[in-house]
Amino acid sequence: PLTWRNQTATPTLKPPPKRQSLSFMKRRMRRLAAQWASAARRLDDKLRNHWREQKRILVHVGFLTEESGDVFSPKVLKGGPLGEMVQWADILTALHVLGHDLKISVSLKELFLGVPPGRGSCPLTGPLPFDLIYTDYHGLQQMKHHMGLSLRKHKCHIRVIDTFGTEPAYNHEEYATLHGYRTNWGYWNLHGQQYMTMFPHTPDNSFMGFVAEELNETERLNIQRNKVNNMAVVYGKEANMWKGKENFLSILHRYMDVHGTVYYETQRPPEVPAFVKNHGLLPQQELQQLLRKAKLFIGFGFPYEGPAPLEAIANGCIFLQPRFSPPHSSLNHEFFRGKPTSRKVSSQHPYAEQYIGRPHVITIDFNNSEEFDATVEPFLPYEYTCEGMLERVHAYIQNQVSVQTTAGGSCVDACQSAGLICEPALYRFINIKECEGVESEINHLFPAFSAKHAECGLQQDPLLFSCAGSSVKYRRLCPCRDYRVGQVALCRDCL
Ligand code: U2F
Repeated sequence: PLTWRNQTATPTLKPPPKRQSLSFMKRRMRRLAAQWASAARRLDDKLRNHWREQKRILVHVGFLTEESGDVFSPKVLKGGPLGEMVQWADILTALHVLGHDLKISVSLKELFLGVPPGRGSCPLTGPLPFDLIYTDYHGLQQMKHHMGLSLRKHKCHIRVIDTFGTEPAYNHEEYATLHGYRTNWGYWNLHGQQYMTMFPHTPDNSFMGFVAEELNETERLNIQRNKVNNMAVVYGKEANMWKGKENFLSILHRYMDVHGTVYYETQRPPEVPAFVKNHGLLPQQELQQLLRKAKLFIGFGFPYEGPAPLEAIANGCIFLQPRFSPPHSSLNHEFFRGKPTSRKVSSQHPYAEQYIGRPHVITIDFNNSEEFDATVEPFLPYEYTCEGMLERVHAYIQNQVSVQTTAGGSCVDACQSAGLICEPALYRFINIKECEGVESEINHLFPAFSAKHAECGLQQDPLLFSCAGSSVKYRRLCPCRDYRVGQVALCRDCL
């Protein structure tokens, strides 16, 4: 068992029986092992002359602990969310492949076993035996509970894996409380880039991601040869994701054979029409095989931002998904309510919409469909390959490190329309140099010019530097940088 005090203790990765979430992750790691190994060899060639430091890293996966209910395990074989498990499996693999000294914890008891009796509940009294701690919001809460105030000392070592991200306005405790941004999750006063997301949402946070399978040349050719033109797979492992889609499905069925992978116990769920060929929930590998034959992968609006569309596109499918108008957000949709972000989600999978797009991704208003007929090549953005993820995680670990918007625009949009990406780390430069301010304020939209008086306001609190957010009252000042196509987390010349 891992102890905080004794650095030589052996790590534990033995799942107690029936922890389906851990078994799922283990199967994924085994299946992708060869792909990771060959990516590691390529990265090793690239980094030949670079000095790298081996870090002592603790990975504490809070949501998988029994103490927080391990709510996912019972759902793994029933169509529940697997996206988070996909990501954690890939993070663990990337850190291991990069050669770091890794301790893994999925149980609070194990984590805090080193507490000597009578010494209270904080074993972390001496120097921290880790350079970095990867955890999630559940884990953060658990550590706070067990470590009390001493957590504050170690805060800068923490990285929070946070699927949908945490914007600075929600992270800053005092600001959030004063200005109505307080949610169940936010206000930890971390630096925005300590939160690591599943997709590159706003550069205020770091983009961690995950990987999808890559194809070799033979597989590519085979896929193209074996594509079945009239075969569509519907995206949705749970029956309720199919609710209300009967009309759409019956029209689709006139042109295509419709397949599904919906979990069921004994009978076909009523939401899934009889003409649908339902395979039941498939193991990941079998889903890949199905996607290799299919021409279309169709989203019905939920789940948001999962890995499956990337897998479908990587296997040569066209991903057809609904546009959301108005966009979904924590202000108008139950799923996002209470999440520490105000991001407006414009479709089921905004990354697929904005970073991949046609011909691989077609985002439409389902009530007003248009014709499309295209043959597409399998496609996987570099940032979702093993090599891309290794390169990115490596760069984060080793070197952790303007434009003006129109009134009402955010810096994410302003940089994007200049072909660049907003980089919050550069705010400290423009907050002083380019913006000779007459006033400074605690406001997550600053530095900015007031649209009315053209007066410049500086940001008083660096924790609030934010690429997200907009107001018609301000023309914001934004730091932008270039990025690599297919690996947006990195600038063109940085590695
Ligand atoms: C997302 O979670 P989900 O698990 O709902 O995301 P999906 O895209 O549906 O799929 C996750 C994985 O499930 C696998 C598939 C994907 O890698 O290969 N799978 C499978 O093994 N067998 C099947 O029959 C079908 C799929 C997202 F990732 C989470 O962060 C969100 O919390 C959630 C809700 O928006 O959506």
